[in-house]
Amino acid sequence: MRVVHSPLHARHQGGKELHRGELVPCFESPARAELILEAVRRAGFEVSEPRALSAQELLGVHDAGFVDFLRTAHAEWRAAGKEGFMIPSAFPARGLRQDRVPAGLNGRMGFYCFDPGTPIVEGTWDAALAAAGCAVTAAELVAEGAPSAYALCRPPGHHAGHAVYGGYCFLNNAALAAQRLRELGLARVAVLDVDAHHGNGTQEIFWERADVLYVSLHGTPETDYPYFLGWADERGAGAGEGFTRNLPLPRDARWPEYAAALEEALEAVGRFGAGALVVSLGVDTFAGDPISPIALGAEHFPLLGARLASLRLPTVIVQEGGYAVADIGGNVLGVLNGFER
Ligand code: SP5
Ligand code: ZN
Repeated sequence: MRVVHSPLHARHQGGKELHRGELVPCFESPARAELILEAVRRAGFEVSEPRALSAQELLGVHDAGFVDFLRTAHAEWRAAGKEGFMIPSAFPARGLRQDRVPAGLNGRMGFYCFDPGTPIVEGTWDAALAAAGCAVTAAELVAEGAPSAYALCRPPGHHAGHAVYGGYCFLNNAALAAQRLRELGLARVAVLDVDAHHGNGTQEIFWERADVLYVSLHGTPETDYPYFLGWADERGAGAGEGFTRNLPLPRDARWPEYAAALEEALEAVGRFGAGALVVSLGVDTFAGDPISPIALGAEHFPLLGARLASLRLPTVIVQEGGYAVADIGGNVLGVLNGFER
């Protein structure tokens, strides 16, 4: 399968995040993409760059004010004489107004963000837009007849909602791929999210839509990030009722429990009658992952790939999380090889 990747990812290097009471270097690092790239190249996959995407093309998924904020935030920060990475200091939680966008930069940053672990740096916009371009380009390849394509996106995307960023994600790459497949004539598109964390952004974006099914396997929100979404009773609303499906797993679930939930997820996708599949692929389900709530072994990734392929759908695989950097290339390659076998 073709791999779509942009070297612009390296412009996003987040600085620091809070972990166990300390500021530590961001887990979501440029080395992640470099090591995946090295692994897929060594395995002989053809790698190409994405086409350029305009900010306008994001508006099927994202809010215009939000996109504008991401595009200009760091320049505004620098114009105010500040340097380094930007982290918000207050959020509009319950009891506070959600209907006014503050004029000042700090207020606006908190308004559009839901966690303090997703710093914005000078190159964040360029990298995020290039990652979105990778996902959209991969979707276009598949719409043109390629059986599958892998978007080696960085930064990741599934925590980014219509008008909110967080969880190391700025633009929702997988949602943009699904939306592009819809625009190119596929009537029903399924998104299967196998990242260890719930894809709150993707769920929110398609919550009221019956044309895009969202199915997610993840560590339970009872104990795991993003904590405030991803329970089994969330099933979509309005026209989208029944088109969201969450399969939360207990902390440190291993392959047998994971595989059983995966079969349920595949069945849901099969019943939906999708014309194409978008996989949000996080390999943070690996037991050695430093922030992971799921404990799969390296030997399980090829099995996951083979089960995804069993749907026999045109498939866009979009890279999400995975923070066991030394193992990330092998684990992603395991999924891709298992898929192609
Ligand atoms: C795309 C993606 O995988 N984003 C994940 C973002 C998670 N960020 C916060 C993680 C907080 C984990 N807290 C430490 C738990 C240690 N067991
Ligand atoms: Zn994750």
